[in-house]
Amino acid sequence: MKTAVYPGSFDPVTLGHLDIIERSSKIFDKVIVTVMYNKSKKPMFDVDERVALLKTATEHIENVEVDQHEGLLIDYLKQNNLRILVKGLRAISDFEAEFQMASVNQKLCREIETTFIMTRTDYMYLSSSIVKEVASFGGDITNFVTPEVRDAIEQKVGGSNE
Ligand code: COD
Repeated sequence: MKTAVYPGSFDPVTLGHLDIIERSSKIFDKVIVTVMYNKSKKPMFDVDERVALLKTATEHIENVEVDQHEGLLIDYLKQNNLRILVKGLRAISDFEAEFQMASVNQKLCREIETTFIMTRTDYMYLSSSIVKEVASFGGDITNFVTPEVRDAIEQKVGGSNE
C-alpha cells in the first residue's frame, strides 16, 4: 500500500491545497495531510483549528487522513514508517524552496522521496498568506477557500464581508 504524506502549514487550507490533496488521493492509496507546527510561530489558526478545518474540507475523500506534528518532518516520517512526500509546486520561487527542502530531507534520510504535483493554473496565484491579507482588508475570499474556512477567517479578522 502506497501512503504519501502531504505536509504544510495550512494556515489555513486553501482551494489550492485541496486541489493537490484531491489529485494526490487518486495517485496514492492513502494520503496523510500533516499540519506541521512550531510553537514559536504565531499563525492565524492554532494547530487544532487548522486540523479541524482540513478535516471538514477533506471529509468527502475516503483515503485522506489529517494529522499534526511539531518538529522535524523527517522525524514524523520515521516515527510512522513513511517515506513518500507530496508537495505542490506553483512558481519558480516554490521550486527553489521545495528543491532545498527535498534535498535536506534526503540528506537526513536517503529513503525519503519527494514527489511534486504542479498547481492548476486556476490556483497558481493562491497562498494562505494572500487569502489572509485580502480578508484583513475586507476583500471577498469566496473564490479562494471553502465556505467554512471563509467563515473562520472572517471571524478572526473581525466581521463578515457580505
Ligand atoms: N497550488 C499548489 N500547491 C500549493 C498551493 C497552490 N495554490 N499553495 C500551497 N501549495 C503547496 C506548497 O508549495 C507546499 O508544498 C504545500 O502546498 C503546503 O503549503 P503551505 O504554505 O501550507 O506550507 P509550507 O510550504 O509553509 O510548509 C513547509 C513545511 C511546514 C512543510 C516545512 O517548513 C517543514 O517541513 N517544516 C518542518 C521542519 C523541518 O523538517 N524542517 C526541515 C525541512 S527542510
